[in-house]
Amino acid sequence: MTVLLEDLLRKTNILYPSQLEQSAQPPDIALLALQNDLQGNILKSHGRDFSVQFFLKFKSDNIDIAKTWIRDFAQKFVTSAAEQRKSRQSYQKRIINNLQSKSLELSKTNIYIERMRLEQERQSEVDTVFTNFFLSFEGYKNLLKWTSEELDKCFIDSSFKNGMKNENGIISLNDPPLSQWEDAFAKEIHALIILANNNFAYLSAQAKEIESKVREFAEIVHSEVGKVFRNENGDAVEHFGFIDGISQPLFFKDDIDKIQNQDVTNVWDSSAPLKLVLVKDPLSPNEYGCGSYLVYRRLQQHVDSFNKKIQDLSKLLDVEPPLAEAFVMGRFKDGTPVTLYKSPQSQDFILNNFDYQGDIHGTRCPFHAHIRKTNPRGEKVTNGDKNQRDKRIARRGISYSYQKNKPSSWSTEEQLKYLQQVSIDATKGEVGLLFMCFQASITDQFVTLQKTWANGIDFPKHDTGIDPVIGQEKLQGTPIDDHRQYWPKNKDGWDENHKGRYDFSKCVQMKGGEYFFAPSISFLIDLPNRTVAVT
Ligand code: N7H
Repeated sequence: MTVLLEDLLRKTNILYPSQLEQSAQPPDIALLALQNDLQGNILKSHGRDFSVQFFLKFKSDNIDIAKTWIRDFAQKFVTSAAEQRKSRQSYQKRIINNLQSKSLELSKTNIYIERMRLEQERQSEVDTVFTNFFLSFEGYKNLLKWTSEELDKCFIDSSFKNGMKNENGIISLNDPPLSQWEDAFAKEIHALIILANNNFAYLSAQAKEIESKVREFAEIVHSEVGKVFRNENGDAVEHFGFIDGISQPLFFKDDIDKIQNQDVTNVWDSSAPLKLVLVKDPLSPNEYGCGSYLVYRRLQQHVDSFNKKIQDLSKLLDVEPPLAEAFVMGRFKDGTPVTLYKSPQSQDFILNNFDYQGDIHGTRCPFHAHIRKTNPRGEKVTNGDKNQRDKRIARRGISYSYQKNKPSSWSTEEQLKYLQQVSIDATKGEVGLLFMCFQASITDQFVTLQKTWANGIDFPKHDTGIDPVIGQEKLQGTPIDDHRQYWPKNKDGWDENHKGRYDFSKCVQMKGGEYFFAPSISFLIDLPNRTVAVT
């Protein structure tokens, strides 16, 4: 029986059970076809600790070489969702086998300890480099030599088609003007290659090889590297010191089952249908060829300024700094949601199993807190947006850290060397987040989150103020009171009648980026055959 792609996209990936579950269910053929052709990192983070990003501009007289190289690269290197899943499953199986061979119980703690031991080993292991290849709208135009009008019919997303440098786009997101972006991002960008691995030396060698080949048909406009900083428990920690990556839309049944606890009420449903992030790749020759839109933004974090504002805020509100931090983020640094703090279930809650129904006045978690702004979890909002769940994004960002006065021609190898030894609390250079997220529509998802929700002073309630982490106010003309947030003001923190106003903003600065599409692997392989526009 033929399964329609539309039906498939409505589902979570329920027919591809994990080997951990030892289920006898056969894999669904259509779903396998989709996952073999879909690039990895979209449905689930690649999970590697180091990454290299190459931003390319194709040389107009070497387009045929580019197409052939991309075909070969896609065949040999680009990691499919199916490959990613298989390697993750064999990794999980290895953990279980190791524990069983030592006659150890498969308890959560033992699994965690074994995972950490394997992570140490993996640092010296050379597994294949995880690889992605993405195209901007300008990239499609230059590669296919089609006109905007011809391509316009293929892609629906207007933000993607306009690109991040579009003046109206910049104004509508309150982004800094192009003149304040990192020079490289202000240039034309056609493609993005991401390489990721746990072994930085191997990654560095592979990156060097790919770089030299790419230069035959493209200018490398820019390269930057990322690193997952981890705390002693192995959690990913970002530069302000918070555990990140806790709340994500989940597409695989085994991931959903893992977090759903039979003993408690499941308040927040993290599951998501594939259509939240996938769309049919309009140019794929494969019936099940799918892709996803990617937002890439380099966001500098001003850690000193963040810490100074936390000190000021905690004095103003007469609360300890950790509580002030939680009012900003919506979570304490260890991930505890501030809305559950001091509540009866606080002794035993699941980090992401909550909503704001018990906090409708914002007295525990302020309405402006970063995670409440960017995922209101179904609460009533003033602008009547009913489809909040459809706006969710799959976040795939990674931290970065640059030394002070970095040389203008800082090679990828040198960047990786620096990253390898630098620690999370390095405050000497520029640090931040290489923010990335996948979605089915940039306009409906990322742009709504950034423009309407984070920057919206009346979201989710009237007079909320902007998101203190990522909110961007209009460059000119907004009176300060419009974007300043209300903060719970009481010794214990929680009293809706005592509120202070304070401007918590500008600790994150957008340095540039671009919108991309993650094409199906079949499209990349078919590229040399594409010479004329489809009608
Ligand atoms: Fe945010 N941070 O590390 O401080 N983010 N974020 N983000 N963010 C979240 O719940 C951070 C940014 C979302 O489902 C956590 O996983 C920083 C942008 C969404 O409850 C932390 C930057 C956008 C969520 C951070 C940054 C978002 C979320 C808590 C920029 C979208 C999930 C950990 C430098 C436009 C909300 C967690 C939910 C969570 C941080 C950027 C969106 C700690 C530093 C640009 C949807």
